[in-house]
Amino acid sequence: MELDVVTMGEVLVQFNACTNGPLRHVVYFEKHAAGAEASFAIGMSRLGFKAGFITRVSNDEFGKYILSVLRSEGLDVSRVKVDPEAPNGIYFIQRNYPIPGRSSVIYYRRGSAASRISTDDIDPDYIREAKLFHLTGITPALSKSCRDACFKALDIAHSSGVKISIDTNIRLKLWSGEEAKRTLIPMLKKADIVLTEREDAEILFGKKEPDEIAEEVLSMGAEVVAVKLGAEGAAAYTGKEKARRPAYNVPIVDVIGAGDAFAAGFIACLMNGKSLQEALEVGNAAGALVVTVRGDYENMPSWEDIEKFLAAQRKETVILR
Ligand code: KDG
Repeated sequence: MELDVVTMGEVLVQFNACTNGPLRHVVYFEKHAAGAEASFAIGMSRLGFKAGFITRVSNDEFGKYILSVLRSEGLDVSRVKVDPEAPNGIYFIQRNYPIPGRSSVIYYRRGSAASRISTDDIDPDYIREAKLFHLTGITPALSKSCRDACFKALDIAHSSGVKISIDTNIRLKLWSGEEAKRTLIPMLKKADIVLTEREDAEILFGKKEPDEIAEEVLSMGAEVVAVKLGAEGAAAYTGKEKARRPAYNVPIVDVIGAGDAFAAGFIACLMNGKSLQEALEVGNAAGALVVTVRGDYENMPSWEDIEKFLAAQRKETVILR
């Protein structure tokens, strides 16, 4: 099968609180499928790329739900295993508590089906036939067998000339900063495209300034680095070029998933041979669209959505002037 992109990770069932405040007082939750790598894969699929997904899901209603979402978004699920021995990971989103303006996540995922992904799940040909293998710092944090599977997949991609993109996505609820650093630095040395953010870069390199972060990552061998700067937008670098774009101002409903949308928009542009400026513009647009709805992947844009969004932004700028 001809795949453009392959990625691997956990797809969780997300229970997103319908009201703000401590979870003990929340009565209603919305159910969504979520997970950084799945959101990225769906984002790429909506932008016209054929994406394959490697994971394990539970053999129950939650596993069936996740499979149906991945299928309906056009992903290749031939490497999704149904694991009868483990439950699916789930998590809750608590909104505007304890810090107003921020969401927090509460995971129930230890021992989940996806945490049992192992080197047996990595079919070398599946990865060799893709143009890009994408990973985030979440999958290697799930378990030792996941970490081994990540290294196996990266080694196959690296030795067969498949481009590698890594989004550092450090989740300190899953592992310590020290463990993250020990694992991710060797992974980043194999990457062609690296996406990161200030907090992660501080853990990994002790650096917070985008230019310094980029210098560090480029010296490890990457061709392109993007530094996500939240409300300040994003910056991107190659050895020769540097670009920076501000974020778009949109009504925020749910910030979780913005980084994965950025990754899809940014990488889709690079794969289509677009400039760093354009890649940042599209990445920021995708991130902005995703935060306007509840759930991580639902508002992942198509090219048409991006064009409409950017056209509206240009008009607004003209009106404001
Ligand atoms: O990037 C968004 C993810 O953090 C969210 O969907 C949940 O994948 C997830 C995780 O492991 O935190």
